[in-house]
Amino acid sequence: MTHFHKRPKIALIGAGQIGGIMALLFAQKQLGDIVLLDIPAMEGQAKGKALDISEGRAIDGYDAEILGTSNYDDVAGADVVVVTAGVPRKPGMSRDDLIGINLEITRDVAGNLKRVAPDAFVIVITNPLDAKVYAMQQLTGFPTNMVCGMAGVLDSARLRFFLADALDVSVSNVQALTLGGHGDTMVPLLSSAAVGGVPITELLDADTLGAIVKRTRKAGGEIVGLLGNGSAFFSPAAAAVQMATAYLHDNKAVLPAAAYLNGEYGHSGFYLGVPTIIGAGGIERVIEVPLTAAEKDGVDTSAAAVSKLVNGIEL
Ligand code: A3D
Repeated sequence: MTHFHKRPKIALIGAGQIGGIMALLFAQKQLGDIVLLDIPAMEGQAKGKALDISEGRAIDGYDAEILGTSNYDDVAGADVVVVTAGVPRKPGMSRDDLIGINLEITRDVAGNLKRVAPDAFVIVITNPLDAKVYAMQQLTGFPTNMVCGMAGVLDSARLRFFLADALDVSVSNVQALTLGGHGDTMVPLLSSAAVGGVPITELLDADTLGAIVKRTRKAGGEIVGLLGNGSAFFSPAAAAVQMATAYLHDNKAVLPAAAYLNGEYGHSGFYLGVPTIIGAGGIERVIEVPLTAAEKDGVDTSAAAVSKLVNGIEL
Protein backbone atom coordinates (compact mmCIF):
# COMPACT_ATOMS: atom_id res chain seq x y z
CA MET A 1 0.00 0.00 0.00
CA THR A 2 1.29 3.44 -0.84
CA HIS A 3 1.51 5.94 1.98
CA PHE A 4 1.16 9.54 0.97
CA HIS A 5 2.96 12.13 3.01
CA LYS A 6 0.50 14.83 3.84
CA ARG A 7 1.61 18.42 3.88
CA PRO A 8 1.77 19.92 7.38
CA LYS A 9 -1.14 22.16 8.30
CA ILE A 10 -0.32 25.65 9.51
CA ALA A 11 -3.09 27.71 11.09
CA LEU A 12 -2.76 31.47 11.43
CA ILE A 13 -5.24 32.91 13.93
CA GLY A 14 -5.65 36.56 12.99
CA ALA A 15 -5.58 37.53 9.32
CA GLY A 16 -4.34 41.07 9.87
CA GLN A 17 -0.97 42.53 8.94
CA ILE A 18 1.28 39.84 10.42
CA GLY A 19 -1.15 37.01 9.56
CA GLY A 20 -1.23 37.99 5.90
CA ILE A 21 2.55 38.27 5.53
CA MET A 22 3.04 34.95 7.34
CA ALA A 23 0.61 33.27 4.95
CA LEU A 24 2.66 34.52 2.00
CA LEU A 25 5.99 33.47 3.55
CA PHE A 26 4.72 30.01 4.59
CA ALA A 27 3.39 29.50 1.06
CA GLN A 28 6.54 30.71 -0.71
CA LYS A 29 8.67 28.49 1.50
CA GLN A 30 6.32 25.54 0.79
CA LEU A 31 6.10 24.70 4.47
CA GLY A 32 2.55 23.36 4.39
CA ASP A 33 -1.11 24.08 3.75
CA ILE A 34 -2.28 27.29 5.35
CA VAL A 35 -5.49 28.25 7.13
CA LEU A 36 -5.97 31.96 7.70
CA LEU A 37 -8.66 32.56 10.32
CA ASP A 38 -10.23 35.76 11.59
CA ILE A 39 -13.47 36.68 13.38
CA PRO A 40 -16.72 36.42 11.34
CA ALA A 41 -16.81 40.21 10.84
CA MET A 42 -13.36 40.01 9.22
CA GLU A 43 -13.86 36.76 7.29
CA GLY A 44 -13.74 38.70 4.01
CA GLN A 45 -10.24 39.88 4.87
CA ALA A 46 -9.13 36.29 5.59
CA LYS A 47 -10.72 34.95 2.41
CA GLY A 48 -9.47 37.87 0.31
CA LYS A 49 -5.86 37.47 1.45
CA ALA A 50 -6.03 33.68 0.97
CA LEU A 51 -7.36 34.12 -2.56
CA ASP A 52 -4.83 36.83 -3.41
CA ILE A 53 -1.93 34.58 -2.29
CA SER A 54 -3.47 31.55 -4.05
CA GLU A 55 -3.61 33.50 -7.29
CA GLY A 56 0.14 34.10 -6.96
CA ARG A 57 0.78 30.36 -6.95
CA ALA A 58 1.24 30.29 -10.71
CA ILE A 59 3.81 33.07 -10.51
CA ASP A 60 5.81 31.87 -7.53
CA GLY A 61 5.25 28.17 -8.23
CA TYR A 62 4.14 26.91 -4.83
CA ASP A 63 1.52 24.23 -4.33
CA ALA A 64 0.27 24.97 -0.82
CA GLU A 65 -3.46 25.28 -0.31
CA ILE A 66 -4.43 28.55 1.34
CA LEU A 67 -7.85 28.82 2.95
CA GLY A 68 -9.47 31.91 4.46
CA THR A 69 -12.15 31.25 7.08
CA SER A 70 -13.78 32.22 10.35
CA ASN A 71 -14.66 28.61 11.21
CA TYR A 72 -12.39 26.77 13.66
CA ASP A 73 -13.40 23.42 12.18
CA ASP A 74 -11.04 24.33 9.32
CA VAL A 75 -8.16 24.51 11.83
CA ALA A 76 -8.75 20.93 13.01
CA GLY A 77 -5.57 18.89 13.32
CA ALA A 78 -3.20 21.83 12.72
CA ASP A 79 0.48 21.02 13.29
CA VAL A 80 1.47 24.62 13.94
CA VAL A 81 -0.71 27.52 15.10
CA VAL A 82 0.55 31.09 15.11
CA VAL A 83 -1.66 33.52 17.02
CA THR A 84 -1.72 37.23 16.15
CA ALA A 85 -5.38 37.72 17.06
CA GLY A 86 -5.62 40.97 18.93
CA VAL A 87 -5.21 44.66 18.44
CA PRO A 88 -1.83 46.30 17.89
CA ARG A 89 -0.50 49.42 19.61
CA LYS A 90 -1.27 52.95 18.56
CA PRO A 91 1.34 55.70 18.93
CA GLY A 92 1.82 56.56 22.61
CA MET A 93 0.56 53.18 23.87
CA SER A 94 2.79 50.69 25.66
CA ARG A 95 2.40 46.98 24.90
CA ASP A 96 1.07 46.51 28.44
CA ASP A 97 -1.84 48.87 27.68
CA LEU A 98 -3.24 46.10 25.44
CA ILE A 99 -3.61 43.50 28.17
CA GLY A 100 -7.33 43.78 28.94
CA ILE A 101 -8.71 43.81 25.42
CA ASN A 102 -6.33 41.16 24.18
CA LEU A 103 -7.09 38.82 27.11
CA GLU A 104 -10.71 38.38 26.01
CA ILE A 105 -9.44 37.53 22.55
CA THR A 106 -6.92 35.03 23.97
CA ARG A 107 -9.73 33.39 25.92
CA ASP A 108 -11.74 32.93 22.74
CA VAL A 109 -8.77 31.60 20.72
CA ALA A 110 -7.58 29.27 23.51
CA GLY A 111 -11.03 27.72 23.96
CA ASN A 112 -11.24 26.95 20.25
CA LEU A 113 -7.68 25.63 19.92
CA LYS A 114 -8.23 23.30 22.86
CA ARG A 115 -11.13 21.78 20.95
CA VAL A 116 -9.64 21.52 17.45
CA ALA A 117 -5.83 21.50 17.64
CA PRO A 118 -4.71 19.93 20.93
CA ASP A 119 -1.43 18.63 19.47
CA ALA A 120 -0.25 21.81 17.79
CA PHE A 121 2.93 23.74 18.45
CA VAL A 122 1.51 27.16 19.34
CA ILE A 123 3.46 30.36 18.77
CA VAL A 124 1.88 33.48 20.27
CA ILE A 125 2.69 36.93 18.88
CA THR A 126 -0.12 39.00 20.44
CA ASN A 127 1.06 41.70 22.88
CA PRO A 128 1.80 42.10 25.71
CA LEU A 129 3.70 39.03 24.59
CA ASP A 130 4.99 37.44 27.78
CA ALA A 131 1.60 37.72 29.49
CA LYS A 132 -0.36 36.56 26.42
CA VAL A 133 1.70 33.42 25.96
CA TYR A 134 1.27 32.60 29.65
CA ALA A 135 -2.50 33.10 29.34
CA MET A 136 -2.60 30.92 26.22
CA GLN A 137 -0.79 28.05 27.95
CA GLN A 138 -2.91 28.30 31.09
CA LEU A 139 -6.21 28.58 29.22
CA THR A 140 -5.48 25.70 26.82
CA GLY A 141 -3.71 23.51 29.37
CA PHE A 142 -1.31 22.47 26.58
CA PRO A 143 2.16 21.26 27.67
CA THR A 144 4.45 24.21 28.37
CA ASN A 145 6.97 23.01 25.75
CA MET A 146 4.27 23.24 23.06
CA VAL A 147 3.30 26.86 23.73
CA CYS A 148 5.81 29.65 23.25
CA GLY A 149 6.01 33.28 22.27
CA MET A 150 7.75 35.05 19.41
CA ALA A 151 9.74 38.09 20.46
CA GLY A 152 13.41 37.20 20.95
CA VAL A 153 14.02 36.25 17.31
CA LEU A 154 12.72 39.67 16.30
CA ASP A 155 14.41 41.66 19.08
CA SER A 156 17.71 39.86 18.38
CA ALA A 157 17.33 40.41 14.64
CA ARG A 158 16.89 44.11 15.31
CA LEU A 159 19.99 44.18 17.52
CA ARG A 160 21.98 42.25 14.90
CA PHE A 161 20.83 44.62 12.17
CA PHE A 162 21.87 47.72 14.12
CA LEU A 163 25.27 46.19 14.97
CA ALA A 164 25.87 45.08 11.37
CA ASP A 165 24.86 48.51 10.11
CA ALA A 166 27.25 50.27 12.51
CA LEU A 167 30.13 48.02 11.42
CA ASP A 168 29.17 47.79 7.75
CA VAL A 169 29.39 43.98 7.80
CA SER A 170 26.99 41.24 6.77
CA VAL A 171 24.29 40.72 9.37
CA SER A 172 24.75 36.96 8.91
CA ASN A 173 28.17 37.29 10.59
CA VAL A 174 26.77 39.10 13.64
CA GLN A 175 25.73 36.90 16.57
CA ALA A 176 23.76 38.63 19.31
CA LEU A 177 20.88 37.80 21.63
CA THR A 178 18.30 39.63 23.64
CA LEU A 179 16.92 38.21 26.87
CA GLY A 180 14.00 39.04 29.13
CA GLY A 181 10.53 40.35 28.47
CA HIS A 182 9.40 41.83 25.17
CA GLY A 183 9.23 45.40 26.35
CA ASP A 184 11.35 48.29 27.44
CA THR A 185 13.02 46.07 30.05
CA MET A 186 14.46 43.65 27.48
CA VAL A 187 18.16 42.90 27.89
CA PRO A 188 20.31 43.05 24.75
CA LEU A 189 23.35 40.91 25.65
CA LEU A 190 26.60 42.50 24.66
CA SER A 191 28.90 40.22 26.67
CA SER A 192 28.27 37.33 24.26
CA ALA A 193 27.71 39.38 21.07
CA ALA A 194 30.34 38.81 18.40
CA VAL A 195 31.16 39.42 14.77
CA GLY A 196 32.86 36.49 13.09
CA GLY A 197 33.93 35.31 16.56
CA VAL A 198 35.40 38.68 17.63
CA PRO A 199 33.70 40.13 20.74
CA ILE A 200 31.56 43.14 19.84
CA THR A 201 33.06 45.15 22.71
CA GLU A 202 36.39 45.11 20.84
CA LEU A 203 34.82 46.45 17.66
CA LEU A 204 32.51 49.24 18.81
CA ASP A 205 33.00 51.85 21.55
CA ALA A 206 30.81 51.98 24.64
CA ASP A 207 28.82 55.04 23.47
CA THR A 208 27.92 53.44 20.15
CA LEU A 209 26.96 50.19 21.88
CA GLY A 210 24.89 52.08 24.45
CA ALA A 211 22.97 53.86 21.69
CA ILE A 212 22.36 50.57 19.89
CA VAL A 213 21.06 48.93 23.08
CA LYS A 214 18.68 51.85 23.59
CA ARG A 215 17.47 51.77 19.99
CA THR A 216 16.90 47.99 20.18
CA ARG A 217 14.75 48.38 23.31
CA LYS A 218 12.65 51.03 21.56
CA ALA A 219 12.75 49.50 18.06
CA GLY A 220 9.09 48.42 18.08
CA GLY A 221 8.02 51.92 19.15
CA GLU A 222 10.20 53.49 16.46
CA ILE A 223 8.22 51.59 13.80
CA VAL A 224 4.87 52.35 15.50
CA GLY A 225 5.79 56.05 15.34
CA LEU A 226 6.72 55.87 11.66
CA LEU A 227 3.72 53.83 10.52
CA GLY A 228 1.28 55.90 12.53
CA ASN A 229 -1.33 53.18 12.37
CA GLY A 230 -0.23 49.76 13.56
CA SER A 231 3.03 48.06 14.47
CA ALA A 232 5.81 46.20 12.66
CA PHE A 233 4.64 43.25 10.60
CA PHE A 234 7.19 42.13 8.00
CA SER A 235 9.98 41.13 10.39
CA PRO A 236 7.63 39.79 13.10
CA ALA A 237 6.09 37.52 10.45
CA ALA A 238 9.51 36.33 9.27
CA ALA A 239 10.53 35.62 12.87
CA ALA A 240 7.51 33.40 13.55
CA VAL A 241 8.06 31.55 10.27
CA GLN A 242 11.65 30.80 11.35
CA MET A 243 10.40 29.35 14.65
CA ALA A 244 7.70 27.28 12.95
CA THR A 245 10.26 25.96 10.45
CA ALA A 246 12.54 24.82 13.28
CA TYR A 247 9.63 22.80 14.70
CA LEU A 248 8.39 21.37 11.39
CA HIS A 249 11.91 20.40 10.22
CA ASP A 250 13.11 19.32 13.66
CA ASN A 251 16.08 21.66 13.22
CA LYS A 252 17.05 21.82 16.91
CA ALA A 253 17.69 25.47 16.12
CA VAL A 254 19.03 27.78 18.80
CA LEU A 255 16.45 30.56 18.84
CA PRO A 256 15.44 32.99 21.54
CA ALA A 257 11.77 32.61 22.46
CA ALA A 258 9.38 33.36 25.28
CA ALA A 259 9.61 30.02 27.08
CA TYR A 260 8.15 28.70 30.32
CA LEU A 261 10.78 28.81 33.05
CA ASN A 262 11.32 26.04 35.58
CA GLY A 263 14.14 27.61 37.57
CA GLU A 264 16.31 28.65 34.61
CA TYR A 265 17.88 32.08 35.16
CA GLY A 266 16.58 31.83 38.73
CA HIS A 267 12.88 32.14 37.79
CA SER A 268 9.89 29.82 37.67
CA GLY A 269 6.23 29.70 36.78
CA PHE A 270 5.97 32.22 33.94
CA TYR A 271 7.23 32.90 30.44
CA LEU A 272 10.31 34.99 29.68
CA GLY A 273 12.53 35.55 26.66
CA VAL A 274 15.47 33.12 26.78
CA PRO A 275 17.58 31.21 24.27
CA THR A 276 15.95 27.86 23.47
CA ILE A 277 16.33 24.81 21.26
CA ILE A 278 13.33 24.42 18.95
CA GLY A 279 12.78 21.02 17.32
CA ALA A 280 10.08 18.39 16.91
CA GLY A 281 9.56 18.48 20.69
CA GLY A 282 8.65 22.16 20.56
CA ILE A 283 10.72 24.11 23.06
CA GLU A 284 13.05 21.21 23.76
CA ARG A 285 15.40 23.04 26.09
CA VAL A 286 16.18 26.41 27.61
CA ILE A 287 19.83 27.34 27.28
CA GLU A 288 21.48 29.23 30.12
CA VAL A 289 24.18 31.59 28.84
CA PRO A 290 26.70 33.19 31.19
CA LEU A 291 25.70 36.74 32.15
CA THR A 292 27.60 39.66 33.59
CA ALA A 293 26.29 40.98 36.93
CA ALA A 294 24.63 43.93 35.14
CA GLU A 295 22.97 41.62 32.61
CA LYS A 296 21.73 39.33 35.41
CA ASP A 297 20.27 42.41 37.17
CA GLY A 298 18.62 43.39 33.90
CA VAL A 299 17.05 39.95 33.48
CA ASP A 300 15.80 40.01 37.09
CA THR A 301 14.24 43.45 36.60
CA SER A 302 12.61 42.30 33.39
CA ALA A 303 11.38 39.08 35.05
CA ALA A 304 9.89 41.12 37.91
CA ALA A 305 7.97 43.29 35.41
CA VAL A 306 6.63 40.25 33.55
CA SER A 307 5.77 38.38 36.74
CA LYS A 308 3.85 41.43 38.04
CA LEU A 309 1.86 41.64 34.80
CA VAL A 310 1.15 37.90 34.84
CA ASN A 311 0.03 37.95 38.47
CA GLY A 312 -2.46 40.68 37.59
CA ILE A 313 -4.20 38.56 34.95
CA GLU A 314 -7.56 37.14 35.96
CA LEU A 315 -7.84 34.00 33.88
P1 A3D B 1 -3.77 43.47 13.03
O1 A3D B 1 -3.40 43.82 11.64
O2 A3D B 1 -4.76 44.33 13.74
O3 A3D B 1 -4.32 41.96 13.01
C1 A3D B 1 -4.91 41.36 14.11
C2 A3D B 1 -6.07 40.56 13.59
O4 A3D B 1 -6.62 39.81 14.67
C3 A3D B 1 -7.22 41.42 13.02
O5 A3D B 1 -7.48 41.06 11.66
C4 A3D B 1 -8.38 41.09 13.93
O6 A3D B 1 -9.66 41.09 13.27
C5 A3D B 1 -7.99 39.71 14.41
N1 A3D B 1 -8.73 39.28 15.60
C6 A3D B 1 -9.22 40.03 16.62
N2 A3D B 1 -9.87 39.26 17.50
C7 A3D B 1 -9.81 37.98 17.04
C8 A3D B 1 -10.28 36.73 17.50
N3 A3D B 1 -10.97 36.65 18.64
N4 A3D B 1 -10.02 35.65 16.76
C9 A3D B 1 -9.31 35.71 15.61
N5 A3D B 1 -8.83 36.87 15.11
C10 A3D B 1 -9.08 37.99 15.83
O7 A3D B 1 -2.48 43.38 13.97
P2 A3D B 1 -1.01 42.86 13.60
O8 A3D B 1 -1.10 41.65 12.75
O9 A3D B 1 -0.20 44.03 13.13
O10 A3D B 1 -0.49 42.50 15.08
C11 A3D B 1 -1.08 41.45 15.81
C12 A3D B 1 -0.57 41.39 17.23
O11 A3D B 1 0.82 41.15 17.24
C13 A3D B 1 -0.76 42.67 18.06
O12 A3D B 1 -1.18 42.34 19.37
C14 A3D B 1 0.63 43.28 18.11
O13 A3D B 1 0.83 44.09 19.26
C15 A3D B 1 1.47 42.04 18.15
N6 A3D B 1 2.88 42.21 17.73
C16 A3D B 1 3.82 41.55 18.46
C17 A3D B 1 5.15 41.63 18.11
C18 A3D B 1 6.18 40.89 18.91
O14 A3D B 1 7.35 40.96 18.61
C19 A3D B 1 5.76 40.09 20.05
C20 A3D B 1 5.55 42.40 17.00
C21 A3D B 1 4.56 43.06 16.28
C22 A3D B 1 3.22 42.95 16.65
